Amino acid sequence: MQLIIGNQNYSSWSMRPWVAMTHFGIDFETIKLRLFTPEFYQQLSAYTSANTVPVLIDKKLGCIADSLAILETLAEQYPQMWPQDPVLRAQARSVCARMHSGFFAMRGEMPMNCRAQQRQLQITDACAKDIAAVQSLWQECRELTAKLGGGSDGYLFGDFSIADAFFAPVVIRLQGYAVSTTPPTQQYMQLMLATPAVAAWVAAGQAEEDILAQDEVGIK
Ligand SMILES: N[C@@H](CCC(=O)N[C@@H](CS)C(=O)NCC(=O)O)C(=O)O
Repeated sequence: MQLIIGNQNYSSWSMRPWVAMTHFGIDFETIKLRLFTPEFYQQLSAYTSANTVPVLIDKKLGCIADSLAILETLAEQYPQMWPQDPVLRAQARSVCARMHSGFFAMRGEMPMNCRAQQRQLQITDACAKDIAAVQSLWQECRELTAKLGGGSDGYLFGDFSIADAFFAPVVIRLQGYAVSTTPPTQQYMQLMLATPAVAAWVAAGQAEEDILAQDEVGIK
């Protein structure tokens, strides 16, 4: 199995399946393409008609584009990637879909940049609203997990799941742009940043040298 990804410093969508697959010990090879270069589109077109990464290449299933489709597909084979409890699993799917199709202001104004550390950034009200909403959402997930007696590892639904992989780039953003956050959020961020698969992704991103000017925001 191969996973095609973009620059690890910047590609938030690539981060999600890579982190989840690494965390769950799935055997795969990483193919990294340099985002937005002519070679990116040329090389990608050899595999898929999708113009975006991530893409999963599976001998049996073919090429699967889109982070959510990739993780849903893998979870059929590795059901431990979702919470075991059906209520928590439904909620985990719901928050992933909300991340996938929402939080546009935060995503647009605060590009993921693993090299950015505590940068000062002017944000709009819409972005501040997204930041507040994501923190409430995380809190809701953890309260529901506690109520239903889910795992106690401190992740959104107890044990690490696809939902945490989906929000990993948000953790990088909150840290990178010195956003003031609530104590439970800070606790969750620390846990996530110390999670080996997340730390490995961040280290690989920080070691890259490519600069994407459009994703470099904030004052260092
Ligand atoms: N919804 C897609 C989004 C994928 C996406 O936008 N990927 C970016 C990199 S993070 C990309 O490949 N951009 C290239 C382009 O838009 O030309 C997913 O979840 O995989």
